[in-house]
Amino acid sequence: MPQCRICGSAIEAFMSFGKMPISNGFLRPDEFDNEYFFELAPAICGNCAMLQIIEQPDPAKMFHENYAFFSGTSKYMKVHFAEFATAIQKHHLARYDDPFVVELGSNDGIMLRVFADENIRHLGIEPSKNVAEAACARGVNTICEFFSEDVATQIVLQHGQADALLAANVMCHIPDLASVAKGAQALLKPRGILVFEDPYLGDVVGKTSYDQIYDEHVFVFSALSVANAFGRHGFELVNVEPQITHGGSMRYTLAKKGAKQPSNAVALLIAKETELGMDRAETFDTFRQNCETSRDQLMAVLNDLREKGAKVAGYGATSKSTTVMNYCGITADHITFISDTTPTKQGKYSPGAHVPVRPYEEFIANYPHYTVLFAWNHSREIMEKEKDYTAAGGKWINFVPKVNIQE
Ligand code: DWN
Repeated sequence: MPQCRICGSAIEAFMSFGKMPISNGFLRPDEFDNEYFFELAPAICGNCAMLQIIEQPDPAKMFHENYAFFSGTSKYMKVHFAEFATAIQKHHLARYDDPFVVELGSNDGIMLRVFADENIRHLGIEPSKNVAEAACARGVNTICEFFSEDVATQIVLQHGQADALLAANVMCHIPDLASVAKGAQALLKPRGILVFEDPYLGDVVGKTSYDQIYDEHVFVFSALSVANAFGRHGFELVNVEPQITHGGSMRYTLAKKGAKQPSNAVALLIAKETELGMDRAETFDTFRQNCETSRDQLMAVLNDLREKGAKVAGYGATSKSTTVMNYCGITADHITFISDTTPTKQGKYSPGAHVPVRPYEEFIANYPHYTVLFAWNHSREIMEKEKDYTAAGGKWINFVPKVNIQE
């Protein structure tokens, strides 16, 4: 029987999304035959409430010198990260002389550049070489490493302890959270804070946004599971702040036990999660049924449009779309291409389903009748940008929170 990655209790998958490829493993036709697959099966731990996937591919298969995702591709995310950095600076760092801030998984430096611009001591730790180089090129101090206790010790030796350790959409990717927590204990000053944000389990369950579950996301956090996982390593959850990013995220602030007074928001959220059953098997049985309904409804729409000969495209070759396409059985017969602005994805094919990924300019030049909004988490920005498509009669197919055709 598999064991919980946090507390070692026996866990069992509550569903399987089937065989899945690497979510960001965009590929060329000559690579189709050797594509890697694993079983994507999530479980909820009845003891510590952590939602996790049972099998996760080797990190080297997911994060490498050709990692396809650059944080800076969304205009709104740039603003969000600037606000995140400013909040940390104003509410925490401003009270210290010569503060030092470290970020885990700093990607292309989208957040740390704010500190760099203010001449605040900073260091990014980013395991994917191509994005780490992009950060260095824009003047953001970055080392290309996976964070661990050893790396934390080296940083302390070179730079001293940190006042804040930040992570955005990173912590839920790290299977060995114990190592991160121990590293954070070593790295942070006695009153230092660990602040991270990730897609929130309450939103995933509430909106049936099952596409947040894929190889890279080994965990989907709740306040309950974060308090338990970090509580085992001398941390206390002292604040929670909901975020609208990535379809509903939560920002968690942790401090060394006893160093700071937890806010009321923590107790309120934990009570709400307990009431909603975020730690109970029945909740996830209902979630499984909702996923199946969503899949069947989306396929009914796409099969119908295929029969009618409508031209259908996808918008945003997201990691999330890999789960949707492979779980639902979407093929190049349903969707002729996926439009994406990321140069490294363009000209390649989507993982598993092998739908061509084409430059955004092709979407503009030849509007499809219907477009599946895979990047639904950027809907506000995209709807603003694509007013002409809608005005020209183009229709959006949504699947979160419900499958529908936006007229
Ligand atoms: O945690 C993770 C999140 C933060 O980012 C990672 N594991 C990987 C990645 O997940 P994702 O690929 O699902 O993220 P996004 O931000 O939903 O990806 C958006 C994709 O859509 C990008 O490939 C860029 C593209 N895009 C586009 O073509 N036009 C995005 C926007 C906003 C657009 O207007």
